[in-house]
Amino acid sequence: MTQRILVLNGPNLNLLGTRQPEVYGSVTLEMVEQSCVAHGKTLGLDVSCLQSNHEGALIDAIHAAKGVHQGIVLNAGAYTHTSIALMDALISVEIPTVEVHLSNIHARESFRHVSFISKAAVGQICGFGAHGYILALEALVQHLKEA
Ligand code: CA2
Repeated sequence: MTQRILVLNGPNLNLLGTRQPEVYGSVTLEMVEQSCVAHGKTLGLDVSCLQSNHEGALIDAIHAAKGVHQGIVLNAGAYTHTSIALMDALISVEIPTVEVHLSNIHARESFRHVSFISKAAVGQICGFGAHGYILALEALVQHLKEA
């Protein structure tokens, strides 16, 4: 059966490819999403993508994924480091989630070393730029096989 995966991106990630390429790369969010859909197909996945700059909208998307999506790939942007509400939403829906960051958050400022998302995630991939999303899809497939 085809598994449905939600690729969810948080605040400011709509700016990808337009600023700070030395930190976040030069690939746009549209390119990231297209490559997730295309690579997802090769893995037998039906990938949907959503980006929001609003915490509540991200929470609504996580709630709506219950019963629809079998897995989530989440880059919560700066909400990673602040949002107990996003963590609670992920815990409540019990959907396997892989956390992604373009940059290596552990090699940056200390406030980026903390992730509330990690507490609710299967695992975290960071530091590999846009390729991290592809790695996350592959990790989810493997995780769902083992579940
Ligand atoms: O490395 C990541 O993927 C982050 O989640 C990106 C967040 C940052 O707050 C996290 O600590 C790590 C920031 C996203 C901002 O994205 C931009 C992209 C291009 C230009 C400006 C901002």
